[in-house]
Amino acid sequence: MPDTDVLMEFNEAVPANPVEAFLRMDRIPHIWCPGCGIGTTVNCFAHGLENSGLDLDKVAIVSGIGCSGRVAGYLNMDSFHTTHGRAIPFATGLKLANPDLKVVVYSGDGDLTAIGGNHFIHACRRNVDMTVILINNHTYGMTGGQVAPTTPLTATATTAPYGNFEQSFNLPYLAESCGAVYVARWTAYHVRHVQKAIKEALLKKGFSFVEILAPCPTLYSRRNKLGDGLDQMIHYKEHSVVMNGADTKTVGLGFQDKIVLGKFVDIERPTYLDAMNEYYKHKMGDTFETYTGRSCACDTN
Ligand SMILES: Cc1ncc(C[n+]2csc(CCOP(=O)(O)OP(=O)(O)O)c2C)c(N)n1
Ligand code: SF4
Ligand SMILES: [Mg+2]
Repeated sequence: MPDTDVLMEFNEAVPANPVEAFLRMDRIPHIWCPGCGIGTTVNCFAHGLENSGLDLDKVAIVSGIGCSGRVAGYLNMDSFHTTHGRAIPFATGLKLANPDLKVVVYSGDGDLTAIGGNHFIHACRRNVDMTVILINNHTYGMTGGQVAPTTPLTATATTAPYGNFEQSFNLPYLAESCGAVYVARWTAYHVRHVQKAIKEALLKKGFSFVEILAPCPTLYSRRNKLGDGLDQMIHYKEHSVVMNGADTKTVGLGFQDKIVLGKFVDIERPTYLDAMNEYYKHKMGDTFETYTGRSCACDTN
């Protein structure tokens, strides 16, 4: 029989994990497979958020549907698990109704750039003030490993058994050319860089975008005979080149090819709300009341 006093003493000696404060611990264990990279990114997010110094009561997390889309449900703050592809319009509404919020979209490559692709490009174009964290595992993980707009040429998928022949998205280039003001790419191996990029993105005014490459060992790696999650991390370590400021046109991803990482874009331009207020003020003069957030009868009570 174990000595419970000794065990209790041992448990008390284990320091609390600092990330626990950011998680809904009652939801743990999580759904992610062993070796999946999504959990690692959540750890980085918690550290990035802590280092940003933002008031957690003023941060809202929005996810779509997918394995990555489960993140919102595990974070211990105002979080919303929305419908597939609709995280960005939901987040836009949240931000416009309450501009004081820091709104974060945390979702997958399929969710944000396939069914949600149209919303992605327009939020970049409008420079809606939000941070988008996109987990790129090159596939639709949750639904069984179908080909995605991010599946590299020649990689196989359940719906592309002979390999993918469609050109994939270069997401940093897409985000920059549509108007994002902060664009970075890292991998789940580069945890310190991810933390720093998340902190910077959270503190940036305007549409900030962080792409994080993460292993999906269960579907993408297994089908492509790439080994387990650790093997994919080794690939990230050995094939990544950090090139801050690289021309995003040149950072497209090939199958198990060189990976260009870094902060590619960090510029200033008016956000959607700033542009709207400035334009209407110019057009209407003093008759226009600057919009600073939703007002309703309950606000005055
Ligand atoms: C309208 C609608 N279409 C399709 C689906 C099925 N579906 C759920 S998750 C998903 C793909 C998710 O892929 P991704 O965003 O890359 O997330 P991952 O699971 O890879 O993290 C799809 C197609 C759905 N839930 N709703
Ligand atoms: S299916 Fe892939 S993306 Fe989904 S939890 Fe498993 S390893 Fe992660
Ligand atoms: Mg995916």
